Amino acid sequence: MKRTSRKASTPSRRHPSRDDSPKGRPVKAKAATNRKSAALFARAQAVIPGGVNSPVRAFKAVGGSPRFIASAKGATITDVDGNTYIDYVLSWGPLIHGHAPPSLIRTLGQVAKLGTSYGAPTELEVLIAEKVRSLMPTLELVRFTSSGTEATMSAVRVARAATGRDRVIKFAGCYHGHADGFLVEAGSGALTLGVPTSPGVAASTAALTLTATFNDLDSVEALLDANAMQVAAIVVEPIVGNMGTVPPAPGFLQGLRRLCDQHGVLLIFDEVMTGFRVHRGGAQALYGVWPDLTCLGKIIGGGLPVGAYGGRKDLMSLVAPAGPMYQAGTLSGNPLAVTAGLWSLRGLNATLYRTLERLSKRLGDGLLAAARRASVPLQVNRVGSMITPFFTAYPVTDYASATKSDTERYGAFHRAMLARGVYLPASQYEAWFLSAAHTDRHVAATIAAAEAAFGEIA
Ligand code: KE4
Repeated sequence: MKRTSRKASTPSRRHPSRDDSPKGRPVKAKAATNRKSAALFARAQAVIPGGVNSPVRAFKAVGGSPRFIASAKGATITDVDGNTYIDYVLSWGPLIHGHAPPSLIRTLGQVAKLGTSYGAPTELEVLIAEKVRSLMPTLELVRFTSSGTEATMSAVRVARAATGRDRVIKFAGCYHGHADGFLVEAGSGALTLGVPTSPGVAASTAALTLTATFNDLDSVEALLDANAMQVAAIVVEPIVGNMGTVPPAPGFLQGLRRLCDQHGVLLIFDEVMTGFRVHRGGAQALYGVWPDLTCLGKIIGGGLPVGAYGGRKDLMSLVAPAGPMYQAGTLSGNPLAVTAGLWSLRGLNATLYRTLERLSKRLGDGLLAAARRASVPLQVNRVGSMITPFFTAYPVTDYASATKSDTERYGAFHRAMLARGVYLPASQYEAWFLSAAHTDRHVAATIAAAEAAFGEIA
């Protein structure tokens, strides 16, 4: 499959104005109709639990009725009622090149003509595995799955198989997909065994997951000391996206690496969201901290279902059929999904990351300035094109400070922005994303909409 190298969207020549406050009239909320979305939502709830195939899509955390999407192009999506929005969800991260890039669509059409799935190995899988390894050399061997959840659950299985230990340390506020062992929170005491956060998770399974505090190495060391020789791995989002964007404090990731080496514990980076988002080599390249195993997803599927896990050859050689640890998947490495992923990875270049950095910084600065003008307490955390405005007056550095945010106010903001043509994650505890298709014009329009929305919710 040959594809000319993509040019990221050429940033507009207009130098971003120093002050992004909108000139002239505030942006009025459109009296958009959501009649068809509402009707579809009612029908959907009659046949799908909660009317959606993933909970966050139901808008429960922000109020209002979810928009059913009809199409998308570049930086925008259009719902079934014909309302078009600037999109900062981007399918929760995969679409770093924007929606439906023409070259990708053409390529998918060509590949689909040859067949959609074989249940047998293909050259495409070799190409994407070699590409992943060239971008992330710590993945000496890599196995593809169909979701991030499969990737993280399998990486933990590798760690347990390699160490013969059963316990795993995760962090409060980090999300690693919905495998039983991750739907767990700390027990009564910080050093006690995990308890389920969801019905259906066996207490015995939850007990094997210990919960530490992100950006708090002492909490990790205490768990390692209290569970000496029983912890197989520490699993972490190196930059948390799932409590909203929370960067690692200086030295935190390096500290995790040191503690793992001291205690014979494997370090697993869950880079499902950060992989290729914050740097062409992921968060591990950005911070220069090298995990034993890495989990990937989202961008490596280019919008189609792909997950992956990989790492040190001695560990991944345990995975069947090379070794005894079992893991499998009917559609793992699916040719269409891998085509989209390979296309996505091949389009990653320095210009793209420079443009994403510039536009994301402009957006963050503009949101902060607009909130200040409206006297709305706001913190903006950002790493590259992962960004989260928290409705709180205090810095957000971990789960405790993140959950001090005013989620009601975030909900009101979400609704006000939707009414002004901006589509945001339906939860305070998510990251916003930008893509190669976002331009200064989209960012300026978003800041103008935010100026009006802050005025409305102040
Ligand atoms: P999936 O199984 O949803 O492909 O990936 C699970 C996963 C694993 N690790 C991290 C760091 C993740 O962010 C995710 C999934 N992210 C969520 C949103 N933050 C996906 C959206 C959804 O659940 O609908």
